[in-house]
Amino acid sequence: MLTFYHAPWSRSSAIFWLLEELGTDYRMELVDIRAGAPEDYRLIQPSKKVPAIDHDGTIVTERAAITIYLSDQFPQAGLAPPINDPSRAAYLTTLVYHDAVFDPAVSAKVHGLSYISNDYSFGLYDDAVSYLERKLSAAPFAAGERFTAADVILGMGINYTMNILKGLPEKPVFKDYVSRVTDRPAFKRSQERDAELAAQVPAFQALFQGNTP
Ligand SMILES: N[C@@H](CCC(=O)N[C@@H](CS)C(=O)NCC(=O)O)C(=O)O
Repeated sequence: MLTFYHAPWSRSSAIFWLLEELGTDYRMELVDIRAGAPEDYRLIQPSKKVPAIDHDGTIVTERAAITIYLSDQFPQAGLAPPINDPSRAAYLTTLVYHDAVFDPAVSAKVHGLSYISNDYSFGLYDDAVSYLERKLSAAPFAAGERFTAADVILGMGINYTMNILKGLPEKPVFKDYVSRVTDRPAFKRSQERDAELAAQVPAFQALFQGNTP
C-alpha cells in the first residue's frame, strides 16, 4: 500500500504529478497545512510539511528523496536512469539542486533577504538562475536527452516560480522548458485534480467564489 500525504497547490503537487507519471496505485491522505496539520502528523513528517509517503510501512519525506525512492521502486515507468547510466549523475544532481539550492535561493530572493553566498549553503539567486539557463540551453531535459523524474521536480519548480510566484525572469529557455515538460497527460491530470481539491480547502475558497473549477 502506498499512501501519499498531500496538500493541493503546494510543493507536494510535484509528487502528485510524479505519481500520475508512475501509473501506480496509491491512496491520497489530505493534510490541511493551511489550517495547521495535526500534531501526530509529525510522526510522518517532522516539520509537519507535505509531501510524505508511506510505502508498506516505509516512510519517506523530502521531494528529492521521495522522487528517487519511487522512481527506483517503479522502474517500469522509465523515469530514473539506472545506477550505471551516465545520465544518473545529472538526474540526482538536478533533484537535490532544485530542493537544496534553487528553492531556498528563490525564497530568499522573494522575501528580500540580503546575504553573501558563503553564509548560506544554497548560495546566490543570480548564480542559480544563470546555472539553470546554461543547463537548459545545453540539453532539453534535466538529465540530458530524455524526460526523467528530475523534470517533474525541476519543471514544477520553474513553472511555479516563473508563472505563479513571478520570481524568475521569463527567459525563452525557461518558457520552452516548461512547455516541453508540462505537455504531458500526467501533468494535466494531476493539475486538474489539484484544482478540484484546492476548491475544497477553506483557505482557498474565497478564490473560487463564483469561479469553481
Ligand atoms: N523540504 C520539503 C519542503 C516541503 C514544504 O515546504 N512544504 C510546505 C508546502 S509548500 C508545507 O507543507 N508547509 C506547511 C508548514 O510548514 O506548516 C520538501 O522538499 O519536501
